[in-house]
Amino acid sequence: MYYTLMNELFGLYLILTNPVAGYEKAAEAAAHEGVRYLQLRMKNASPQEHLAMAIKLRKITAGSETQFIVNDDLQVAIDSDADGIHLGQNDCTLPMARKKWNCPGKLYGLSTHSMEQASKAQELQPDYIGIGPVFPTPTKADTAPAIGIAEAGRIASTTPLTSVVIGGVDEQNLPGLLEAGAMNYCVVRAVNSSPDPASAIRRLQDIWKTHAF
Ligand code: 3NM
Repeated sequence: MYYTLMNELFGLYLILTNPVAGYEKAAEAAAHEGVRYLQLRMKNASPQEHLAMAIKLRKITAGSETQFIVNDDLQVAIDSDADGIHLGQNDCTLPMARKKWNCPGKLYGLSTHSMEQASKAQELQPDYIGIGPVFPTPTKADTAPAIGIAEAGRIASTTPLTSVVIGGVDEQNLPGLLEAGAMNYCVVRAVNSSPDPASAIRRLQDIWKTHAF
């Protein structure tokens, strides 16, 4: 039996991919600002580079409120003692990952790209789902078609699972997304492109606090 906190509200879920400030500075900013989830996503790195960075971010987030998540690579998540793993629809399945990690308390996230996938995800009891892409995004290669603000909000307000909307989210479109029903949100470029990630995080979270609910 897995225990899942339903519908957690925390605002920002930050993915780190090539942050201009550097991975460590960006991770320190996230932990300092109390970002709930920090994911390492290094699609083009070797497994060795990926693991070395995961171990650094694990140390930076240890003892903070920030849950450290590794994207896709279960072995890197295990070897760095991350707090969890994020899986896509085509990655290793959640039941397989849970069986292999066999460590209570770890967190499992799942990407979904439609209402149907979000509904099906309930059977797997992930700790959260991603809903997207809301907008077309250059950040993820071969991503699913954009679902738009209204559909992202509809899925987020329908699913009983904790959710983050993702894909092209920024300071300009976040208010509209929240008004459409989004709960939490996930960004890559909106923070990774800033030389001052702490300020970018604060601006986004100020918008979330003003417009959510
Ligand atoms: N997953 P940005 S969209 C990593 O739809 C990722 O599941 C997506 O990057 C999904 O904030 C995406 O720069 C990229 O648009 C999001």
